[in-house]
Amino acid sequence: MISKKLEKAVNEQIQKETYSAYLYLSMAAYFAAQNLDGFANWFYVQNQEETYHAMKLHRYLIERGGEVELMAIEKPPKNFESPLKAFQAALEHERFISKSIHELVDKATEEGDHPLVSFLKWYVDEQVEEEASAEKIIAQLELIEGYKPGLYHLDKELAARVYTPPAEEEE
Ligand code: OFO
Repeated sequence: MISKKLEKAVNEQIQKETYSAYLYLSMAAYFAAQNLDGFANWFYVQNQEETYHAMKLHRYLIERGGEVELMAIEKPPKNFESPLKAFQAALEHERFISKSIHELVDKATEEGDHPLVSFLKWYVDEQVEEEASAEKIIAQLELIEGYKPGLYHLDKELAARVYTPPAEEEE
């Protein structure tokens, strides 16, 4: 059974992942309003991924005999100034999430909760990917530097992203 202290920390992480989903939903709406449907699609997929991140923790906490306590979700911003600024904000947020996951691993390690440390490894690896994909799009947007045909082309490319639920490990 998970300790009360770690139960609280996991609930806080669930809140952060849910906020990530909410933030990316707001970014998707920002792009959709500008008819940049490919960028919007990328963030709608990101929203689904974040919901999965929150749900994976939610199910795990229950499995460990912990109590899920849903917390209030802050209102996300709705104006991001430019596609580049939006992706920079997304990257900054992902770095914050990575730090939060690492702190959670540290807390689980301090308590000797090996199952939680092992479970969180998936999130540690996922964060490397999350940061890398935002960094790549930022680099592409910097190359384009407001050149509209480039933006149009990138939008078409991002339209191809589809949400693929990760294969769940065997029960
Ligand atoms: Fe974007 O990885 Fe979860 O929050």
